[in-house]
Amino acid sequence: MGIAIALILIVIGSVVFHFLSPWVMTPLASNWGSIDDIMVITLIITGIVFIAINFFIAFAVIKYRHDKNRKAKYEPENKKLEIWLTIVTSVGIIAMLAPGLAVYSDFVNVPEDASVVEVVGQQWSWSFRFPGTDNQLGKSAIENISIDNPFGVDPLDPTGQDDVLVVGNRLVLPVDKPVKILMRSKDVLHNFYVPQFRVKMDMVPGTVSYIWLTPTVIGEYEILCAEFCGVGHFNMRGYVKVMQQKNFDEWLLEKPTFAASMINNSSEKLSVLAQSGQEVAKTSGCFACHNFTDSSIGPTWKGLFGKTQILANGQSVLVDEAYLKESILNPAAKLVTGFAPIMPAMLLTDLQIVALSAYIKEKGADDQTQYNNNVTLSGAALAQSKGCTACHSQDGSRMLGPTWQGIFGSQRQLASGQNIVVDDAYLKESIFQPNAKIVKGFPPVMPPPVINKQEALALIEFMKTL
Ligand code: HEC
Ligand code: HEC
Ligand SMILES: [Cu+2]
Repeated sequence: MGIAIALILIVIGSVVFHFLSPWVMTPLASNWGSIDDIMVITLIITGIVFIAINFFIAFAVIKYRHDKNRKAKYEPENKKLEIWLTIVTSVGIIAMLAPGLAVYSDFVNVPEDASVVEVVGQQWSWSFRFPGTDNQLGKSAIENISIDNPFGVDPLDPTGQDDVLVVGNRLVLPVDKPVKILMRSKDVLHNFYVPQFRVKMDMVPGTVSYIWLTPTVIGEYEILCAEFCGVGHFNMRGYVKVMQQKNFDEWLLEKPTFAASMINNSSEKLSVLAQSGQEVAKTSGCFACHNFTDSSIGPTWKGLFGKTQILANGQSVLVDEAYLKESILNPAAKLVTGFAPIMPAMLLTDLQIVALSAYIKEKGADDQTQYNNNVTLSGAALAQSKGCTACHSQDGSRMLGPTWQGIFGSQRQLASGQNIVVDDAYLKESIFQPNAKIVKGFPPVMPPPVINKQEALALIEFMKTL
């Protein structure tokens, strides 16, 4: 009897809790109401079964309770009951699965007029890439990722030059326009989840996953990472703002394109084209024989562009784009005087040759000051790309770790009771051995970052500016 009452109370409690629970779903803000519908269908079916089975058990417990005068009877088979149960179960399962399959088919079939945006996840931040005026995202690859190129966009891909880059966890989408969201991860599994949109998807390193949706309500919603991805996981948050198309266009216009960001970020102040040229020179082995000093096997590239070169046959030529192209494709055609004809002919595309010429021209004309690294700029980018901003603010607010505002030269009280002044040595130690000295009032949770010494120096220079 006690068990029967307990079961009935559990059923009543569950139903009452369902209707009075403070944990309701966030209001829907996308076209995916059908996902809510299938959840409700599943809940109703499983709910009815849950209630029916528990009541049946309670009924059986009472009705067939122990009775000395009654004996159990062995009944090996009851065809009618089996058929009846099979039909009811099948109907219940079909009723749960069939609507799900219909919704899944919508889910994987992206409407043709959907625009595209890429979401890139990394420990522990989000960034976003729009395809720009050509509506095509440039190719990207993990090898291309660097401080200056956090998305790893292929610098030689013309479709990538106008891609619009958005770093800093804030995405904007136009209302009532379908959008296909492509997803990449730079390090570990993440999951792009906006509760109000209902759809979510894993981001897997090495592959591109996607979802599509139409935001239907103007507003700001939180982006959460829904896949445990390390100590900073709880803080891997962002915001998506849904706006009118007009406001979205204005917002997008302010964001830098890939080409512009490469020029701004470039530590050597080379154009994107010249930087790609540098890559080509590196991968094609040109640096084995050429450089920008006077001690190279081949003619120096310093001041080469625009100068008059004397050839082995006594003629002189002006070094322009056409001459460079010929010298690269067909080195034996015009030999520079004083040099052996040892340069191998290279199979390069026109774009690669244009990039190489741009590199020889720009870097060869450079004076020394242009090589100075813009360390502060790369420090800011590093703080973002290495995940420091998940735990350290730059505006004085307290996150999991101490703020970096005014950090350099300030007094620190350590957990050991010691007092120290923040200088270069302390910062370097705090970065590479986070647990050597713990700041008082903070937990010892900082992970040893995967950065090299130069990157640490850039970060420290950046902290000094805050
Ligand atoms: C094995 C050494 C070697 C390699 C590798 C090599 N070069 Fe050369 N390069 C030379 C030599 C030697 C000359 C001068 C003789 C000549 O004109 O062919 C030369 C000449 C040139 C010239 C004409 C320079 C001038 O002063 O007029 C250009 C431009 C050039 N190389 C570009 C390249 C590029 C681009 C690459 C890589 C794709 C490359 N070279 C790879 C040895 C090399
Ligand atoms: C998971 C959170 C977390 C991440 C990510 C993180 N830190 Fe920290 N950091 C902390 C905490 C907590 C402290 C304070 C405890 C301590 O001293 O170890 C701290 C302390 C520091 C300090 C000493 C600060 C002071 O006020 O004295 C420096 C410098 C620092 N972190 C740099 C970095 C850099 C650079 C990165 C990125 C490469 C980074 N941190 C990433 C949590 C983090
Ligand atoms: Cu994550």
